[in-house]
Amino acid sequence: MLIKPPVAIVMGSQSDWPTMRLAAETLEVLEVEYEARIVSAHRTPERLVEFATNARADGFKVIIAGAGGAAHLPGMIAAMTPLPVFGVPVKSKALNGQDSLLSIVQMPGGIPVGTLAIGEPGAINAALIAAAVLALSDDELADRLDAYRARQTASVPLFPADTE
Ligand code: RP5
Repeated sequence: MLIKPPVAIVMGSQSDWPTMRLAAETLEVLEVEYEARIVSAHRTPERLVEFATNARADGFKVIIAGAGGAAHLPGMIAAMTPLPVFGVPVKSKALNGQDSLLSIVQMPGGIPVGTLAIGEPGAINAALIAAAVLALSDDELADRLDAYRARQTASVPLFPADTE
């Protein structure tokens, strides 16, 4: 059996990809391998069960799951795997992602989903927290995470500039 990369990025729809690709791009910067796929809790429930029940045996270590609206995907995945699941509430058209956020964050005690911010910041931070989990047993990745933060710190100017 082909061993999967450490991170799975799953999303409920193609329409989530413009947000979730920020997670993918952040993992690429950190040189963390991932697999991205569309798994809908509502439209492809059998694909969801197949993915979530096999995720650990397939070799994934961490799952990033993004969804919008009635966003059941991260919670349903978490119900079917012991792997850490980080949920990204995708910004919905109707309610600006507040529906997504509340759907994902309000898990009952016992089945956790680590919930990030709505939209692109959440996607970026999901990648960073996934990398931080992997870095617990990967010193070279821990060094790359330190370097990422150092670059970010160095990029912040001391004085504000007029931009107009
Ligand atoms: C959810 O419904 C997806 O995660 C997406 O955010 C939302 C809308 O999906 P589309 O109608 O754009 O495919 O399942």
